[in-house]
Amino acid sequence: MAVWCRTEILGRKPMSLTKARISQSLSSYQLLACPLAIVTLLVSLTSRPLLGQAQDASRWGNVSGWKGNVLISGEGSGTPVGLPVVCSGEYSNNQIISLKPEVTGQFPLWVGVASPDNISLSISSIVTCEGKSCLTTIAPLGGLISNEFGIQLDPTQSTYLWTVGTLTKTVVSVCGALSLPEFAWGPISGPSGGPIPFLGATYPLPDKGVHLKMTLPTYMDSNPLYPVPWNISWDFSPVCKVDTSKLTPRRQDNPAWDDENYDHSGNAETIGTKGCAMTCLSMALQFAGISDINTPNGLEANDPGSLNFYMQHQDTDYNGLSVAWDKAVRDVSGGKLKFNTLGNWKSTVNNPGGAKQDLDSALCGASPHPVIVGVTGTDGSFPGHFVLVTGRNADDTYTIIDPIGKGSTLDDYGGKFETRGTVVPVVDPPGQSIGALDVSVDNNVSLLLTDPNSDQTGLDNASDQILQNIAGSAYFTEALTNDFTGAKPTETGHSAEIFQPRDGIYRLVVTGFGKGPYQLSIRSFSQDGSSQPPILLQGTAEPGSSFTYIVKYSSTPGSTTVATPMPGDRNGDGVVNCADLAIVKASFGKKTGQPRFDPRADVNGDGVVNVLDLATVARQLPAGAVCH
Ligand SMILES: [Ca+2]
Ligand SMILES: [Ca+2]
Repeated sequence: MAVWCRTEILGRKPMSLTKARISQSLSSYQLLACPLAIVTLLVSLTSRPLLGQAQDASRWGNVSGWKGNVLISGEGSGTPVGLPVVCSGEYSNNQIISLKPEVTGQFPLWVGVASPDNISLSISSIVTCEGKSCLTTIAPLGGLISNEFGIQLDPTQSTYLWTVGTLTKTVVSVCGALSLPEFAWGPISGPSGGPIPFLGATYPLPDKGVHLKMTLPTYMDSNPLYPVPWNISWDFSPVCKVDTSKLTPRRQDNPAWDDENYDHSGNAETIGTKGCAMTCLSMALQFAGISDINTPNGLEANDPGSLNFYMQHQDTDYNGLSVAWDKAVRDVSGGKLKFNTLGNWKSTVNNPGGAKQDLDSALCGASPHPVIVGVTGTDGSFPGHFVLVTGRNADDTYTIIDPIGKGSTLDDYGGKFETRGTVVPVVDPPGQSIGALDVSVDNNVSLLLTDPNSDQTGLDNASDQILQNIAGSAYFTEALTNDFTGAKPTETGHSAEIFQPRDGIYRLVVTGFGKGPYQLSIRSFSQDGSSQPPILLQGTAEPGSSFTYIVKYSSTPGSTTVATPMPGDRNGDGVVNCADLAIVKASFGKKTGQPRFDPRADVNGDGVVNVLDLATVARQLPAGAVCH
């Protein structure tokens, strides 16, 4: 193992002084029956007790517009009636959502009116009602009846109140000259008897998602004349968006920086070909308040050019071709900001609800932040490309800023994405540890961490499953498509980020999936956020190879995290014993590609299992161990 040496960047294209800134109804109200069906509304409801579930009040701080549907239906002695009502529009919190009813269906005979006063109904065409023509045309129909369905959010109480609010008096006529009072949809009489002018109830805000969905218990109209059951349900969802005035849309293909060398390996990659994730990070940093970056050339305005230049000069901010999210954020912000993985990595492939909930939580909360997500690259790699999500629309689509300008919503990428996170202040939550343990490998190997409680985060090769059981941990796999040519990814990085890690001994096992060198990068941050000395180690992998490191982490400020290679551990269980020696013996003398060659037996990765490998394991056996 050798300490990885800093690679000097040999120059940088001068930044131009003027970098281009990429700014980047009753409409068809067919009352087909009579007598009329507009009634004093409402399902009489009593407030339900709050459910005993965890509530996330902070998630409801940034909701504004709402869109959704209300369905009110009844079953009478005649034809069932359904009143699907579509509601939409931009509204602010604590305002009423106005219904613009679009009603279709038939009102059965049993539906009546509360009192024959004030309101009449008009119908555009003569219809048959119980065998006789009973309605006559009175135009216009559109907007004859309006109503308001109110939802008032109280994020501090994690509740919402629904009401049917101010009713519009509308004059219509039915069957000649029937008049109705002010009304709303629904049953004629409430449980207490008589028309109920306003009804409502308080419900807990859902602890997942942002849809306000509710199906109320069937209500039986208490009016003996109309003993019919009524049902009401609704489904509303809001608009949420970040403050875009704090965000300058950036393109990785901006000529001001698109051909600058991207990673620090000295190869031909540029910001234009691989800089999507880094460009998203530049925007997320800007949103979090990083307007300038302290590059080796001095202070420069934050943009993909300056951020890339900065990250090239940090040993650990790029993980090969991947962005080392938390490390880069903490470094470039001087420890003021961190990368928030929103709990852990989620993908719409296996957890669409959870992935969208993470977006909703970040976008609809009291302090909305843009979210970096991975999407499908042009070659089909997933995630081969990264975009920044800036808003949620009431139709469940998500607005994005795309560094290559291909898409404007996640639907432009098939709605398929996986989460990375947001850039937020480290003092969140205040008073708690802001420590972190961030481990990355740049290529050819995946990693699996086992914490002092034996919880695991990483790629479990036995099951091929991603584990994120360590509290506060996330695991990311990144392989970037060439955004210029569409060429497939050339490297696959893996990283584990643990927020508020436990003190103690961690076992780190890296498992080979490719043949070649890898670099292991470990950054640790103490409970006060101070950075401990970086650890950079190199190794050689081949498919199926295994290497164990013992990592000792302490959150005490001033501590130094230590990573100790344990080459004798061939089976990754964190101890060296006869089982490890047996693995080497079983492949002794075999070379790569030969039958019975076990990559785990090749300790030094030179392609042959020989006495050098055997001696390495034997030396680490416990004193006095006798293996047969
Ligand atoms: Ca072992
Ligand atoms: Ca060997």
